[in-house]
Amino acid sequence: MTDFEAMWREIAPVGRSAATGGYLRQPWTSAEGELRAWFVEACEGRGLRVESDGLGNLVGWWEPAGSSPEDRLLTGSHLDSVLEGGAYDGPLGVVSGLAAIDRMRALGVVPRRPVGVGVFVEEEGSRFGLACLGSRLLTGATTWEAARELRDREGVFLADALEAADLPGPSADGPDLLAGVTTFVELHVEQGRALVDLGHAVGVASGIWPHGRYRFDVEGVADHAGTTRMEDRRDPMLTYAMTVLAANKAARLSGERATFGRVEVLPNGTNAVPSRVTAWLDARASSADSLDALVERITTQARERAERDGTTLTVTAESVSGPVSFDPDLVGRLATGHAGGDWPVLPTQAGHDAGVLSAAGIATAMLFVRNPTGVSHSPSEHAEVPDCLAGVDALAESLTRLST
Ligand code: HGY
Ligand code: MN
Ligand code: MN
Repeated sequence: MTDFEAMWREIAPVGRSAATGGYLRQPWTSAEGELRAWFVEACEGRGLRVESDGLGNLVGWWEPAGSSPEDRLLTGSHLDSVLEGGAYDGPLGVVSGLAAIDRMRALGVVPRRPVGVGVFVEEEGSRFGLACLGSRLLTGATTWEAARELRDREGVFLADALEAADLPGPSADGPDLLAGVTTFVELHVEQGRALVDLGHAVGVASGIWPHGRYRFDVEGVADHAGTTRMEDRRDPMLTYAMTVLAANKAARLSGERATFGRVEVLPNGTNAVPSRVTAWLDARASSADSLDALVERITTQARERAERDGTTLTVTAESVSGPVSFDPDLVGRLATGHAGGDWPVLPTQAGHDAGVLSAAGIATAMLFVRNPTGVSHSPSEHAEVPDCLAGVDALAESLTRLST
């Protein structure tokens, strides 16, 4: 069994629901904390020096004698999952980073640069709503003052979640995990079918579509489901339902993406017209302008419907990520010069910490590993072992190219 497979087996049961096979590895909960502890142990077992920022971000550093701390090379990804997520989104990049170091050492590679494997916390934003929260805090894209006000679905503040997870929070004199990092390469399971259709096990990302998450609060008037005449109602469920249909149509007509995957109804009773419906739109588009146009179109139609229903609508942007074009030189260096031919270069509609580090000015690229069904954010997300091992080899080759 390879190092990769042994590590994969160790983490597979952590946070996995017996009922659905889905993963519940929300940040700063026991399952994700167990994975972080596993990662620290896996680093220490390899003699990597572990740095933590007190938030849950971690890096294990391989620092060969004479390697320059001013020119650090970082790989890694995230360990947290969406609700009922798959096994590969995130952890594949972390485990492959450790396995790539094993592979480089087995081949006798001695990097001239420190090589780190990183873990960024709350990449999915599945608990506090802001995507890539850990890497945004690391790069300063989000301040701690702003982030500490975030609350999860139970109303828990971020600072209290950290305390419950025995994490000290950001410390002024703590290590800057990204100090001296000049290159970042993230390996990730492909969240789509391009590599399947192209017949390649590994690909390289060209960039990330801009995307955002918007909260739609619709206020209506609670009333009796039976005695209230239909024409007398101010039913927020109607405004919500029409907005979902409008979003779907707007995305289809413009070739973009729009999803309402989360909704909360108050009081959520069977025999009452609701007082309020809150729903979250995930919108993604091929450019910043088309994202704005898509969200604008959906919001306008929602407001028109609210007018008709006598409800009031408030739309709040909770998380917005701009377009990302990865460093073309780096993409070219990773994608070309392979005996089996160039690796395909693909765009993605999925957000990643790599997008945040790229926006912070770090030369960044991503490697994708083939996903036979393309399905992600689902228990059926999958990658075959031979493709995962091809990903480890590709990452080891890439890190070697970039550090020797
Ligand atoms: O939602 C995304 O795009 C990513 O999986 N965090
Ligand atoms: Mn994801
Ligand atoms: Mn991911």
